Amino acid sequence: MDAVGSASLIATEVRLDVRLEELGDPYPTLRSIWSNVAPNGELRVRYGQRKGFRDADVALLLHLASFKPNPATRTKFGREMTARKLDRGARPLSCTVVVPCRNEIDNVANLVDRLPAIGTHTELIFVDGASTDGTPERIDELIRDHPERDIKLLRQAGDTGKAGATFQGFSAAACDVAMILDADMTVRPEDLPRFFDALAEGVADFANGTRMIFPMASGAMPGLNNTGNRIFSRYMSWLVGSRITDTLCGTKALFSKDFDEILRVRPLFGGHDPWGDFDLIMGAAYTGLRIVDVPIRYEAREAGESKMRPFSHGFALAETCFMGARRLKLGGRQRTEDR
Ligand SMILES: Nc1nc2c(ncn2[C@@H]2O[C@H](COP(=O)(O)OP(=O)(O)OP(=O)(O)O)[C@@H](O)[C@H]2O)c(=O)[nH]1
Ligand SMILES: [Mg+2]
Repeated sequence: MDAVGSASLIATEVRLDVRLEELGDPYPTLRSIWSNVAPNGELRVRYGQRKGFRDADVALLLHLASFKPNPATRTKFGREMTARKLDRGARPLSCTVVVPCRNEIDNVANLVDRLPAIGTHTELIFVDGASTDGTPERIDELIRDHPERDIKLLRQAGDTGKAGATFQGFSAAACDVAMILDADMTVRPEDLPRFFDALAEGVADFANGTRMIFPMASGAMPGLNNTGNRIFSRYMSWLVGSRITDTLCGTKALFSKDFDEILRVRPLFGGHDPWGDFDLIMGAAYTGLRIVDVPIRYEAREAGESKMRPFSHGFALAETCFMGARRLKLGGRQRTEDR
């Protein structure tokens, strides 16, 4: 067995010689180590420090890096997991990034600078929610300054809140894959390709960002939001029947072709979710999409103010959960009738 040190080494059995937790975000390492493993070869990883990764987290990371994980084993030093290398056949798809924004003047230029090219073509759609700080004017300047980029600005129509902007942006998306990026960039634009890859490589039909697996930047998520989010995540996992560790991460990705159906079933969940996260997750589950978590590092907001109101938004989300239980847990008869 070879311990990886040199990028050119290719072996049938590769052992990663550092504990996964020491990497902070092991995603890039696991993705690149894939090239060091021979076809059908095996990767062995170690983890399991105090407050470290769970077996399910490691299995998820290996899965996203195109490995088929085996059950974990206990060793003298912690936990170990082996995984078989799978083919990684990415389809050539294009990508729309939808940015709901309200009063984010100090963030939009930075966002345009940092957003990487994703897939065969990247469309960037800002959906402005009646900003009063000059955000749309700033976006117009950016469009003029970057004629080589496909950047569009929509004004939010009717439906207020981030949910309305997200659904409007998804309705206008011209590319194969559509995803959300919050203008506060608490999810790093540089991490969006991992959502795209999960879809393009056939790992997921719906990629759900999770901030709860890797260590978080200090101050990124207040305690109340953190606790509420953990409760909602447990509940939502039960509701949709697959493991979801975060329901309120700003970034979620889906195939544009699936969006119309999610839009069609949205009223079944009450339409009370001001952020759109629950409508998207429950709509995806209802339409039978495979929902897979995509772990990212969560950053603190650098400019502008949060629009989140934990209490009032928490109540609206609880209401949506109640509607979700009726629709997703009442059994097949109800679902057939709804269709
Ligand atoms: N178009 C539009 N965008 C909105 C609206 N409300 C919030 N947004 C945007 O939605 C994104 C998320 O809002 P945030 O204020 O960061 O709220 P959050 O991410 O849920 O909460 P934090 O954890 O505090 O960051 C940001 O890009 C906001 O500008 C709205 O009514 N209309
Ligand atoms: Mg935010």
